[in-house]
Amino acid sequence: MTELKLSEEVRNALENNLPVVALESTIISHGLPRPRNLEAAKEFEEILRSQGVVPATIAILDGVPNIGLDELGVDRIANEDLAKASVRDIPILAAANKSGATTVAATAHLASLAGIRVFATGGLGGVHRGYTTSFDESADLSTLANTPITVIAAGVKSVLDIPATLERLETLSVPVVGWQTREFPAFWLNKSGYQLDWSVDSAEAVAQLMKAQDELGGQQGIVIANPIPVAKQWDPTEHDRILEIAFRAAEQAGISGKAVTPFLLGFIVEESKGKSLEVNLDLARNNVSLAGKIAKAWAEIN
Ligand code: PSU
Ligand code: MN
Repeated sequence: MTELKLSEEVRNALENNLPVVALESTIISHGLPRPRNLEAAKEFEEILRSQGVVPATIAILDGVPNIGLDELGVDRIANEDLAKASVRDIPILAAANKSGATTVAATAHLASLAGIRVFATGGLGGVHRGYTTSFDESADLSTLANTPITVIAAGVKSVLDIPATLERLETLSVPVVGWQTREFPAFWLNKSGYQLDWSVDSAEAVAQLMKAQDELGGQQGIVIANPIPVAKQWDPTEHDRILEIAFRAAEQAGISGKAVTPFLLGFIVEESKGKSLEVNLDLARNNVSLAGKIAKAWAEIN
């Protein structure tokens, strides 16, 4: 029988209502270059531990969905050439005893199955530019429509179609709430130019929102949009310039489907000489740290 494998630490935390935060593995395997990806994976876990929160990094290893990785597991997601696994890949990998790094969608699905309610990532997947012809919309969105987990993200990567993504989240009835702002962030940038209807000011307010969602029968996830501080964002002019070059490169290389996000992220890191990477790490740290506070507030009211 296919079962989840919870780490000792995660099992203990869930049994005793201690705060737990899920972390995805695609950002490590496909979103960040080696060797910084391994450092980042360890650092994200450390940020949570220092807050007294248990990290649950999620990946499928040899067919087994792991909820919480040991040191070897973390090393594997950083250094093995793993498949990028979305929700539909989970049973395929499980049945074939194969390994995969889980996207936001797959991580949210598995975390929720395990009973975890808070999840930190960098940026959510979304509707890709040119979706009217490619139909390329991340399964991150449809998964959040039926997975009760709170995801802390710096919006969606600005390589996506941000207004279309926000429209889809509205259609899918996924609450999108700004963290201390009504401005939806644009991943590397503090602002996207698109406004949200709602914001929250405290971790306690997020916990109350989660509780209300539960009590009212909502099965959707909640997106907490957490902008990188202005002082740490990427220079907007440089951002716009390099994105243009990246789109052209992807088109010329004929990149499509699930390869698009990893290609663009990798290209942008190279072209920006690592600047986009530093910002990416900062915004992810910022999300992990906020997720820790929210997980604690959630444990507090339960
Ligand atoms: N955000 C990042 N780095 C990433 C991703 C998002 O900062 O690597 C990954 C996530 O795992 C997300 C996935 O779920 O990209 C979306 O891919 P796609 O567009 O193919 O669904
Ligand atoms: Mn896609």
